[in-house]
Amino acid sequence: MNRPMTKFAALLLAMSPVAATALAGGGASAATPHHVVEHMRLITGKMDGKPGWPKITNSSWTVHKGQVVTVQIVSFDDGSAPLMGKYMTYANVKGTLNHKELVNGKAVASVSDINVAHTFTVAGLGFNMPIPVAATGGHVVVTASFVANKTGTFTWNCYAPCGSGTNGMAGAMSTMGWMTGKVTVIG
Ligand SMILES: [Cu+2]
Repeated sequence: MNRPMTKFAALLLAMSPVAATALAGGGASAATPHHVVEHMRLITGKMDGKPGWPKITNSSWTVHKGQVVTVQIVSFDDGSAPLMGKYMTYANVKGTLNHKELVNGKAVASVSDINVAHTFTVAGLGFNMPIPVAATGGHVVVTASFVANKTGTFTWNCYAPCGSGTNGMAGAMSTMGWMTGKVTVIG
């Protein structure tokens, strides 16, 4: 009778330290949901009425330290913005629970550079989701989960040159609420 439960607990431990904490009755207070989903939409400049200015909404949100946060971005952008130079590392998924993200339900560890449209990168939390180009006239759904292990306000950026200016890093890229925003982690 005990054996299956023990196995189950061991499996939880192996899978997720957070789940193990919850099982042991520790972690966040009862009022704090253990798991939250942040839904974001990524639209093109054409769609938001400001050509050349792609935008992510909601661009800023708040979560709790220790919470499992699933970030889901639905992107309608069918144009690529291949990463350049020191930013090429952002083709790789980083800081997610299983070191992967789901692209239309398929688990991947990276997106081929030529196929990158944007990134959702919270450098201060070591978290990076590359966003591949959407099918023309369609969309792509990118999902990844992480646990913030420190409190603070962290700026996220897109590191694909999707903005304006000579290197694509101006305009939307450097304007809060477009291709940059804030992730706040409270205790
Ligand atoms: Cu971008």
